[in-house]
Amino acid sequence: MLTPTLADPLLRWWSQATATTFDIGVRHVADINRDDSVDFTDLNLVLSFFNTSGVGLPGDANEDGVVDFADLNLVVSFFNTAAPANVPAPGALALAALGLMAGAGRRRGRGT
Ligand SMILES: [Ca+2]
Ligand SMILES: [Ca+2]
Repeated sequence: MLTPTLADPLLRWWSQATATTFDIGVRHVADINRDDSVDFTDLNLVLSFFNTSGVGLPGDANEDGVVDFADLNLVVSFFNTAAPANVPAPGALALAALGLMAGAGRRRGRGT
């Protein structure tokens, strides 16, 4: 998936698709389960997948394909902190812009 680069190195894109939905968002690098806090759940994910490699591993906080001390260090460094990373996704911004443009077009159309 082609995604824009995030300015904050502590933020990561995430996406999740189901049969009927596609969600995309931004998470704090240490908030592995995306619940806006860094806690035992995130630590448990790192420890459960520690010393494994692959794509999309739940404990791979920094998304380098390996669950190792770098991931553990991230979670421990931000442990017990709120980690909100709720910024509008580009898709949401694009939809809002399209809505504004459509509304402006309708108003112009009425005047002519
Ligand atoms: Ca979390
Ligand atoms: Ca990693």
